[in-house]
Amino acid sequence: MGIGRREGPEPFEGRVEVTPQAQRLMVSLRAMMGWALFLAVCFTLGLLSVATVGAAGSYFNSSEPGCSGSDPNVLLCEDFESKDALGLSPAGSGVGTWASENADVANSKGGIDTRTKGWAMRIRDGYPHSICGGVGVGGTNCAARSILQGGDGGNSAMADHSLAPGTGPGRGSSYNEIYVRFYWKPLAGYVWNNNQKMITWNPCCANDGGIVFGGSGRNDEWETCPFQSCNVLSEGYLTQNQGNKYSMRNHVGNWTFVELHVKLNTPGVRDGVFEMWLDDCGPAGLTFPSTPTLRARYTNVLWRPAGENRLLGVVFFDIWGNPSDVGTVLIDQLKVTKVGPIGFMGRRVPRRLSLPLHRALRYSSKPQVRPPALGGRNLFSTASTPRP
Ligand SMILES: [Ca+2]
Repeated sequence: MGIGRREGPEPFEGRVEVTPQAQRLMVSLRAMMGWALFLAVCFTLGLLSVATVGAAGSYFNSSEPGCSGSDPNVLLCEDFESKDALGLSPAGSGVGTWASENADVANSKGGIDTRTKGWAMRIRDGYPHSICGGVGVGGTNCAARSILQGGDGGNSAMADHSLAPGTGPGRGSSYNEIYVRFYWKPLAGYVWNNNQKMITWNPCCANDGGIVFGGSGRNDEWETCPFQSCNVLSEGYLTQNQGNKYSMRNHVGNWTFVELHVKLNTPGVRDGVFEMWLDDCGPAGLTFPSTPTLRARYTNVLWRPAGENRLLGVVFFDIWGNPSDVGTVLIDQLKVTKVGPIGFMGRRVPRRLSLPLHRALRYSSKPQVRPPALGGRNLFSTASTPRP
């Protein structure tokens, strides 16, 4: 017997005489039922499509290669180029609106995933959070901007974001180990006050706030403070320890490549990892060495005490200090992965060579050739990774 096929006589067979009018009516009813089924399938697929785009869109807003959302090792990308769902008019010339609504407001109007691309914003004093007009790193148009004003917190732009894949509205996944790569530019006049923290390492999820595992970015040498060893036990900061100190103070006005590697310790055991790579990439971000330069490496970090079993779940640009630094910083081309290191961002290349450039650059044995001036064009390959 075939699947779905009934044994025995067809319904009503031999019992009802079907007139031509009834036959036409039945044909019409079948056609209507077919259309209804077709429309129901389309509607369902449409909803799924919207949901999928929404979920991917909150984590992968970047045209950088590898940031399409198809690589399960990539957890978050943001190039600060696109507006959020609010689509507000820029607050002024050259001002972007990549995330323009405070998290509490966004959550009251549908959630941060659909309103502000998954960013839980803490907008202080109405400062805009991105700036556009060929000011991004590597020839990109826009970058995030934070304005620090001293005092408690410094009224700077603050935001955190959960890590892919999403597990519900505003929710993300958690990991024992992540690599975080971005570019950082302090503008002229920047003042370091030795109390600043740029990134906090926390569990899921965005908008939860607080300090759980620690933070990085203190002073011009970007020292790191694991919460348990530094805040609780007062053992001091993790400083650059590779004999090649890099001070942001000497690179004002230039883009600094920043990559940070955090691997949580076994709770209560000093076996956590912290690594940091820093390099000067010039005022436009177009020059860089053949491989990133390691500035700090620790394999005995006490991020968390016994009993603290939570994992890394957000990237939190809390940019907080008391007193905070004073000045303006630009942030661009964020990429977060669970395997690494990530390396420098890709460059525009011929289609036949559209490899993941960061890998090619990282493992190339040849000296890095200074890239040609490209007149402000986006340097990322457009051949391999379309914008989601
Ligand atoms: Ca950018």
